[in-house]
Amino acid sequence: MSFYITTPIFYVNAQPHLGHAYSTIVADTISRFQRLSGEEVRFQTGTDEHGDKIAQAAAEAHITPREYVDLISAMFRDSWPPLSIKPDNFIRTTDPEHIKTVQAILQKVYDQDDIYFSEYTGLYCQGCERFLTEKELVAGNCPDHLKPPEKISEQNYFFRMSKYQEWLIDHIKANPEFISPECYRNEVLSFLSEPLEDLCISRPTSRLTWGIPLPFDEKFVTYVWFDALINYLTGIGYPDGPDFDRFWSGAEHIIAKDILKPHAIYWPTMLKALDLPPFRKLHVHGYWNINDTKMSKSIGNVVRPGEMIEQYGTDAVRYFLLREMSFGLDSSYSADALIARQNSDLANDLGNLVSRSLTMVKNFAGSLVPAPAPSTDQDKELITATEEMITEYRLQMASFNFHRALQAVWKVIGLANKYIVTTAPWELAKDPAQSDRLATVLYHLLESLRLITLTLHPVMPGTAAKMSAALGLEGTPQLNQDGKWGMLQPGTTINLCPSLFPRLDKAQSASTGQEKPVKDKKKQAAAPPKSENEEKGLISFEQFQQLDLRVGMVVAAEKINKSDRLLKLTINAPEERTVVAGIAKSYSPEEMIGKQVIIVANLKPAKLMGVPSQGMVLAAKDGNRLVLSALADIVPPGCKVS
Ligand code: ME8
Repeated sequence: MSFYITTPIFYVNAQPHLGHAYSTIVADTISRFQRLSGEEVRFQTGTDEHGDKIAQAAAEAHITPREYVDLISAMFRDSWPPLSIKPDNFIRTTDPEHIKTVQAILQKVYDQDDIYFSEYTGLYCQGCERFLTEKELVAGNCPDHLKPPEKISEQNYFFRMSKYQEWLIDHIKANPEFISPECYRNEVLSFLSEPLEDLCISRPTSRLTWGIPLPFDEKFVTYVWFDALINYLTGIGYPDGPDFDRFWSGAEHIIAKDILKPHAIYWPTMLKALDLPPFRKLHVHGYWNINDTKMSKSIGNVVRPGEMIEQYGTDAVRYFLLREMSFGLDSSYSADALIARQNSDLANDLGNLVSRSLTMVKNFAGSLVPAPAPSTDQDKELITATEEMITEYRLQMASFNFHRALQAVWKVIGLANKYIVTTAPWELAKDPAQSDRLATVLYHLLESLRLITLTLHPVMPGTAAKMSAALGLEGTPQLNQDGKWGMLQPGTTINLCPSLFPRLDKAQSASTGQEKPVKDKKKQAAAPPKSENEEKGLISFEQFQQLDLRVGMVVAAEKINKSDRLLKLTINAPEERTVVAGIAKSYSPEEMIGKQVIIVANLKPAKLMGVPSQGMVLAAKDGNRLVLSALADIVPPGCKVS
């Protein structure tokens, strides 16, 4: 089956922001997912370069429209590769091929009498570049641009859209998946329950020259939607390019709800007039908001993709956007929410699973995938969960429910992390009689990691590539072939993977929220001679309060050269610090990663074997054995222990 996925072509009256990046990341993810599923895919994005708004923006920038569109279109094109977005085609409505096809289509529709000349008076919104109906206004304003539309009266050309209203209603009713999610399908059907007006498709050149001239009347240019929507055809070579036949039947469009009406009503009726089958599906997503207001160039509350990549990295941005938004609903963007996801889902859950598993295979299996013995019930639980993950992932990705697909993957990441704790490979490694069991456990871990990696290719291509390289996987992955348990070959060489995601400091308030003990020097100087309590070794409450005890999460651990007693721990509490702990005889580095510990956070820094240490880890001493202090439940790193 062929698959043709498109984003809207974006207006070049401002630079790309997170909203544009989201639609384009979704299209890229779906195109990678379909390729992973063995489909033939074409992915198109581009820029919409004609119309009032663009002509105005060029005038404000004191350059010609042509210079202006070249500049901004290039900014859109250049924004995508750093986000690992790889379109097959970037279309511009100023491309000569596009202009030629738009004119040929206009002529055809005019010749068959589906375009006529008439006078029209209506409420025109500059922002939407279309006439609005009274019903669409909210308190007299355009709901998207929060401004009253202008009353305009002029002679223009009209497309007989109303002629195709009944056909469109029947088509939407007969094809439940034509517009999704369902709420948008219902919105369109409700709109269509009222008589549809014909569509104004021209502007007089006295008012606008920056557009495609009507082939049958040079005093007019094409109104932007009749020009813009046709990009979906011209981009695949309509009418007689070889790709057109191949891909049009698989056309699926991604848009946000702001341009639902042009895509769900104008576009299918235009296609019908052209005697072409409608596109296959329209996928409609909600808005990225900032403090409950739509992120938009006109409001100016935008986040730039380039800045996000610089701060968080490509894959963390892609993951956050896909995991945080339920496709179809609005979502709020905040740096805190992104940092929280990066720290918990990416650095802690995924990062720890990868680094623990690979380190154990290096230390306990000579960096080779071990051959497993028959699976136990505990192993089978992991196998079943991983197989279920693949089924759920396929279903949810195909339905654009990216957050659900990722939830399914993270469920298995959590299970695999637990599997490490319950099987305790570092204990098995101490007992030669357990070597088969150790091999089996490591194999199950690596195999679930391989299947997790497979699911991550469409979402985080860079991370998936690093994980594949670490697991010694070669060639182009395929869901059908590779999505089964047991494909990892024993004997394959495993490599360590560089740390996938750094931990980030959340808002300053989180790390400075702890009250620091106040040292009152005067009081100390005036301290009375030792009291009876002090003589007995008792301390006062104030003295106890001077101890800053905190919960920390071990995020990295390694042995210190030439010491059989010391481990160098990196602890998130919640800012990162290094603590050197004398626990190497009781705990291996692998087993420490992901552990919650209690630390003394306000010890003077010291150096042990040349390694600076900022704090101490609490542990009980049972003869030669050290047992780490623990809490009865998981709490966020940085919690004060009192
Ligand atoms: O409408 N949240 O172009 P446009 C989510 N040229 N997505 C957002 C968003 C937000 N806050 N802001 C923008 C046009 N988008 C026409 C389209 S298509 C034939 C012509 C994304 O530059 C989303 O995809 O105003 C939305 O539909 C699109 O940008 C609007 O882009």
